Amino acid sequence: MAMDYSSIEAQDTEVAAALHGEEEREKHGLELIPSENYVSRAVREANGSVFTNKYSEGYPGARYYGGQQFTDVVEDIARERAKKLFNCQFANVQPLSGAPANLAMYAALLEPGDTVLGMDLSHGGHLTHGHPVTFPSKVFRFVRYKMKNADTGEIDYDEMREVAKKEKPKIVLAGFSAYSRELDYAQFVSIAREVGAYAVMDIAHIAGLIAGKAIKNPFDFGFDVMTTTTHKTLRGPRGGMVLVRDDAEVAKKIDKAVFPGLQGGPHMNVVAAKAVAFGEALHPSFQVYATQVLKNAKAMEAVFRAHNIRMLGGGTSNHLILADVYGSLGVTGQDAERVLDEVGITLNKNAIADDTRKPMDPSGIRFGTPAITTRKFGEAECAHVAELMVETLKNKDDALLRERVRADIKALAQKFPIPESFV
Ligand code: DSN
Repeated sequence: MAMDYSSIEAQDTEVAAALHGEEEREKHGLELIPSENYVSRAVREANGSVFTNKYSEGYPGARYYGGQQFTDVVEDIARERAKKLFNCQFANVQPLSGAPANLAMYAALLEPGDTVLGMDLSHGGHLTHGHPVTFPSKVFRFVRYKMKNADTGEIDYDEMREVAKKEKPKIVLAGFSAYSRELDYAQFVSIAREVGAYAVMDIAHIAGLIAGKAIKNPFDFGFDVMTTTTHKTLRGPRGGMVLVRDDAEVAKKIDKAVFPGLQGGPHMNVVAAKAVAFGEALHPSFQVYATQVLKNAKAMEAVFRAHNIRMLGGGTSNHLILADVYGSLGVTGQDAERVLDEVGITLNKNAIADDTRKPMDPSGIRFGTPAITTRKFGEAECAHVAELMVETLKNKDDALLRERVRADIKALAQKFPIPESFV
């Protein structure tokens, strides 16, 4: 059931029309962008709640404004649930999103000029891990590690150790936004310890898979700090978070870096929505969800493999696949994104490792299963979608075929409506 937008309809037809348009788009199409998901109605209610009216600089029990009886309650709930989900002792739930969470982590752990060893963007890393176009790269020094072999996804840990010894980073940073394999967490921690650096992981993409115990938890291997968004596999509101395993001094630095270091008043409506989402993730059904996300990605992998389409990392061990559609089918990432959008499948073009094409029209596409798994797709439906994707890409100029696929996708979307509740 769609949300009630009657008040917006009554006073602002332009915005109401856009809201209805987005409702319809989400309802009739399939969302395969691996960093997107559908939240429950409960999360949306908290997100749109009266907490948006409140300023609450500071932290529970120590605020700079009055009237915090209820903001303290929701922030405490969010922090406690986050700690339980990720098996750690400290959580800061105020970061506005993933980039601010990473900036707070850098600000807390580094002095200007300090070095971070992070994954190269072109090999699956993230802009906020030190790409030259970002602000952190002007303040801190970023050095890189890469995959040894793009067809297996194996990281070159020997090279990483050598770079770490030479460059003396203060942070060894794991994490990615376009990488489909599990990292060797023990290697990261051992390299960080060897050079006296913090072992930090940006788990934004896989937070839900960790919380749902479908994959390993980096904290169990000794990582010191983890940053994340809350809106991807974790299926919460759009926002960020920083988690600290057990070091109270580090946690204090993180809190100070978030506020007053970088942010003002936290968005308490979002904090309340995080609390609700974390409650959902603690429910046993979330573990079933997280495990199914992986199974569904494997089902899509099998179809791409059967069609001999190259996948970076040789396939997937998580929720996403990065496919070299230009190398395998002669279709550029941009064309693939466009024709699939036309049939109702939303995904994104993406550079592949050592891509010879430009970022706005790269060789790859990135897609994943978090959102369609929320819609209760199983392996059979995911395999069917993958077949439709390949068929569309192989016949990208066939308008009649696209029409047929579009109808198939719409029927599938109708059969699997976006759920309102998960618990
Ligand atoms: N934009 C997110 C993603 O799609 O991976 C990362 O910031």
